[in-house]
Amino acid sequence: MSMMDADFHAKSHNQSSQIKNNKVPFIIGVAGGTASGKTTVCNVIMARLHDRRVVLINQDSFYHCFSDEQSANLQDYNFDHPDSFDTESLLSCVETLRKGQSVNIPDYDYKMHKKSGPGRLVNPSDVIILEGILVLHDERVRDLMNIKIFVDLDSDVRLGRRIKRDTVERGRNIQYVLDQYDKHVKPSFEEFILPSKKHADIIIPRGADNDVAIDLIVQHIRTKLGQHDLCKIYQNLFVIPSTFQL
Ligand code: UZR
Ligand code: MG
Repeated sequence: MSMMDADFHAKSHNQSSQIKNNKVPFIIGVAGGTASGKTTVCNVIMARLHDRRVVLINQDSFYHCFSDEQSANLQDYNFDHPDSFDTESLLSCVETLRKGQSVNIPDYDYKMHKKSGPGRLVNPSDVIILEGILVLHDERVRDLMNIKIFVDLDSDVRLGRRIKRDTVERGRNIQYVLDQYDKHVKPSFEEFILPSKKHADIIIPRGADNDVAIDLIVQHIRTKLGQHDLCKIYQNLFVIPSTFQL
């Protein structure tokens, strides 16, 4: 191998390992009111993409946590306010993944209002889906996203689903659910969540029932991923041996 060949070979090797290490993930934000079907939409998108390089991160994992004593007195706490999330920690987790490092994402227990268990180790991935009521609220989080989606569903239908979920899955009584809805969930939806819809690139009417919209989004992500990969390849692989330079 000539010196020039060796130099080119070494450069190509460095460049290709750079591709491996420099994978900037494609980030999709999915917001919407409570019980609008965000989680279901994300699960369907994940299933259709059917790719282990896609991970789902839930904003709920970044709720501020409470001691057992505090969580007994949370009747008046507003879980739908942007300040109830540790957004700094969410940003730092996503930044870590963008740098190509694994990160531990906490599990959240809605009954105890705190993190539970050891969490989940998330490896750097090609696609990160970030889901939660307020993921489109903070500009710094929005700026990380390649696609911003808002899942829209009639408020009455959402309330019905919320009552069902909170009483059946979270062991709450119906009066408590309705009071919380009146006091915090609805006002915060109107003040913070609904206005964040204007930042969305795509709005999905009728939530998770909208197969056509979900299909189009999956196709769009596939196309974007192709272009995304192509851009990375050009950025990283366009090495011109000096003898060919004009
Ligand atoms: P989704 N939430 C709880 O009910 N308990 C908690 O400990 C933390 C959050 C609720 C929160 C919000 N509101 O409306 C909802 N309250 O979870 C968001 N009150 O979750 O988007 O899946 O509905
Ligand atoms: Mg959900």
